This record gives sequence, structure tokens and C-alpha cells, in this order.
Amino acid sequence: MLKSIIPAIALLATGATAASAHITLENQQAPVQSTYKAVFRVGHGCEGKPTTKVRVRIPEGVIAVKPQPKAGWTVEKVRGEYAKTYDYYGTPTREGVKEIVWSGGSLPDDEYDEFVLRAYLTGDLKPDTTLYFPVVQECPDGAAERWIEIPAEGKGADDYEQPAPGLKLIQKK
Ligand SMILES: [Cu+2]
Repeated sequence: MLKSIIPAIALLATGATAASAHITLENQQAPVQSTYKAVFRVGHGCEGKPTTKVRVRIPEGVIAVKPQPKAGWTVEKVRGEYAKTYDYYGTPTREGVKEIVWSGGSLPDDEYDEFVLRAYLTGDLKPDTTLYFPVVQECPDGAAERWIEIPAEGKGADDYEQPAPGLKLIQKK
């Protein structure tokens, strides 16, 4: 994502790869205590190679995760225990999907696609913070792009070469 407002100096500091399209979320803001549709946008492969697997890690506090089936791809839901029990519309929820893996397809480097899931953003998440979904993009011959860098306090995605897709949390309306 090349933003015109980024000063040239910042581009120099972060390197040329930061200016190319990363894996990002289509909608980058959502209220807590609501259902969120996460659309992960994949703009390129691994340095020319096609994308054959997309792994999304679900951050703590995000529950009731359901991936959208995708033609030509197999979807795997890796379940596990949460760090605590969350309230899901009155139902105590202790475990669920913690990772989603799309595989079996092949997205050429010069084509674009989207991978979608729906989830509930619990009231335990804090408004005015950014929630990150680490994503690993795999390609043939062991090639991979790891979008797993979590920006430190006071920094943003533009400060990193491979930032995890971020979602700004806001107060429930
Ligand atoms: Cu990129």
C-alpha cells in the first residue's frame, strides 16, 4: 500500500518492499462487542511465486470465528482453548477457532484475491487500540511471506517491512 502522504524519507528508512502491497484488511476499523467481517486482501505472492496457502492467526478476544468457504481452496479450522472464558451473547465461551488455513489453491503473483472470515469482537477488547491478525502466506519451494510484525506502542504498520494486518477498535455505538 503506497500512501502518497508517506514522506520520501520514511520510504527510504523502511525499504522498498514496504511500499509494495501487503496483506491488509479491507475494513480497518470496527466497534468492540460486534460481529466483524474480516476481508484479507492478498496483493502479491512470494517474490514472483504464487500463493498456495494462507494462514491467519486469530488474536485473543476474538471468538465465534467462521471462515467463508472459498472455491478452489480447502479451509481448515484449528481449534483451541482461549486464555479465559468470554461472553458470547450470554453463552460462556471457553474455546474455538484460533487459526484458519486456506490451502490447495494457487493464486498467481500477478493476480489479486480475498480471504474472508467472520468473528465476534468481545467486550474484553479495548477500544482505541489496534488488534493484529498475524498472517503467513506460503508459496511453492518453501517460500513464504510472514506478515507477523506487531507494531510497538506509538508505531504503525508503515514502520515495519512485514506488519500484521491491523484493525482499529472503537467504542460500541
Ligand atoms: Cu507487499
